[in-house]
This record gives sequence, structure tokens and C-alpha cells, in this order.
Amino acid sequence: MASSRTITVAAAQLGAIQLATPRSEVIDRMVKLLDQAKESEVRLVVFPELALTTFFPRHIIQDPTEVAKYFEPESAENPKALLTNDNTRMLFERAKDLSIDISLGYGERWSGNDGKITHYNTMIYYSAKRNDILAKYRKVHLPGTKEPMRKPDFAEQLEKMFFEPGDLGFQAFRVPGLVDGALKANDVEVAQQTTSTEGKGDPILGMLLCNDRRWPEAWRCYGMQGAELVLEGYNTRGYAPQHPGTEKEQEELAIFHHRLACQAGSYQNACFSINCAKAGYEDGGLLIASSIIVAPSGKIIAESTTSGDELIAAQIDLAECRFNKEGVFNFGKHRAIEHYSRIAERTGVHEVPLLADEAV
Ligand code: CDV
Repeated sequence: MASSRTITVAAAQLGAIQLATPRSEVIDRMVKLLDQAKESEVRLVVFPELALTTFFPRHIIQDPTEVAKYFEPESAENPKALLTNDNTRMLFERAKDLSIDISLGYGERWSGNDGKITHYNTMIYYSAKRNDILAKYRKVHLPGTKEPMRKPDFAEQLEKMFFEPGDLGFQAFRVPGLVDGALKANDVEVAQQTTSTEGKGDPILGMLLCNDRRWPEAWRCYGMQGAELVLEGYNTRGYAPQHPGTEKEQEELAIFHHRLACQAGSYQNACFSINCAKAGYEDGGLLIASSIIVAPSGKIIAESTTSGDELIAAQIDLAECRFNKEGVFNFGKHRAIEHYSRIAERTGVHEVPLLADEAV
């Protein structure tokens, strides 16, 4: 079969979801966007971070029964409960019927073998071809504070209170069924697999959640695994009273930083990225929109124009990744790991020593 690495992909931006909005209403909105995606022959749709609920970490919610309302239960016995859960089953059934892969963020309430419950800010990849969840990512870079600040005119950001940091790392994965003529493991001699198969197998994907996109280390972990497409969902605050500037100035700056991070991440790792917002005024808190699809050149090839539910789609050719993967960002040829040890050995900054006083 002739090989083509062209896919039509989309970001399904969601407008505001209020605290009181029932899951069923949100799922109806998501299904509507999936139906719209089918009309444009989209094969993969990315939904935002915490797509099923409001961005609840802006609220101080401490009663465990109340907290549980914002999470989907999963367990060691039933790790893919999301597929059959009454809240979300319909979304996967529609994705399967339409042959559209989906990726979405949600609050995960994980019960381990030892009965311990851990909450994560999670994103999964669902393959319609396999009718299965192929990959899970748990957000690593949790922003905000562990304790509420409880100050007047202060927008809380309590992700560190609600979630544990992700424990799955940045594991890239291949997705079957998205491109024609992909090279399979049994097509090639084992000896050839390290070099000559690059860029020819099933697409290599990675996932990030919101604040993660601001960390070049996260993108590079995927770049190092040959990622061709990074999926990212976000709830990015457009305004906080404790920060300088008017609402308009803050929102513009937040959108500038969002674009900058996604464009740089895609360019420096020679991959496409689909970056999908939850947007608008949620419970009075402004979230930026500007969902974008970015090419390996760093250029934005599609961007949302509203703050509501909106599908943006683009036809992308993963073969375009080769230009920079084999050129300026050919890691094997040009990286200088002997000089990078500080990045993995330290978390915080160690300033260089102070200078001696030159005054005599
Ligand atoms: N949900 C987020 O991760 N929000 C962060 C804010 C707090 C900086 C973001 O990166 O957009």
C-alpha cells in the first residue's frame, strides 16, 4: 500500500462549564462537536483539560464527598472504567460509531490495589479502531498552591491541593489506523529498526496538560522519542486580580505566552501540536480561548475565533516533521549532552557566586 502520512485532526474547544452544569449536558456538547468533526472527515479530536467539569481547582472544596463529584473513578481492577462509566460511555460510543479517535482531560480518582485513593489531573487517548484507551498521561507540572490563600481579590489556583503530581512520565505511543501504509515491526529486519524506519511507522504521539506546555523539558522528552504530534488541553486563566494589568492586558499576555510556548515546543521538537482550550467565563473566572494547531515550522495553521464551543480542523502531513528532525533538530547529530547535566540534576536555580567588591 502507498504510504501517506496525511491526517485531518481537530481541537474541540469547549466554552465555559459552570459548577452546576451536569456532566450529561457537557457530554451532549462534546458529542455535537464530534458529529461536526465527522462532516469535515476528521480522524482525531482533542478536547481540553478537565473537559467534563468546570475548572474546579479555582474553588475551595474540601468535603471529600463534594470533591468526589468532580472525578471519574478508576481502579487497579478496572483501569479503563472511563469507557463504561455512566458519565462518559456515550462519548466513546459515538467516537467509535464515527471512527474518530479522541483525547480528553478529566479528574481521575484512582483506587490502587492497596485501597489507597489518589487524585490525578489526567488525559487519555482513545482509539476508535481498537475501541480502547491506548495511553494515559497524568499531569506532571501542577501549578498553584497546596493550601488556599483565602485573600480578598485573589483568584485561587489549587491544583496542588486537588491532585498528586503525575507518576507516568512523558511516555510517547504509536497510534494504529491513522495513516495508510505504516511500516509495522514485522515488516523489517530487527537490525534496521533503529534508523531506517524513522518516520515510517504508525504516528508517534505524546500528551501534555496546560502548564506542562510551558516546560521545554516536557516537550523534549517527547521529542527524544520521535513524537510527530503532541496533544495538549488547557484551562488557562485570563485574569487574576492579584496580577498587574487590566483584564484585557492580562488576557492578551496570557494568549501571547500560550502561543509562544506551543509554537516553540512544536518547532524545537519538529512536531505538530493540537492545543485545545476550555474558554470563557466559568463561575466568574475568565479562561483564555485561542485553541491552536501548530506545524513543525512553529507556524499556527488553525486557531479558534470564539470563546465558546468551537471545532477547528486542519489537514496535517506528518512527513513534514522530517525536515527539521533530519535538519536543524537532528538530535543524534547535534545535541551536546555532556553540557546538559544541570537540567536533570537540579530542580531549582543555583546562581553563580557573587562577585568580589571591586571598591578599594
Ligand atoms: N491549568 C493550568 O495548568 N493553568 C496554568 C496557569 C495557572 C499558569 C497554565 O499554565 O495555564
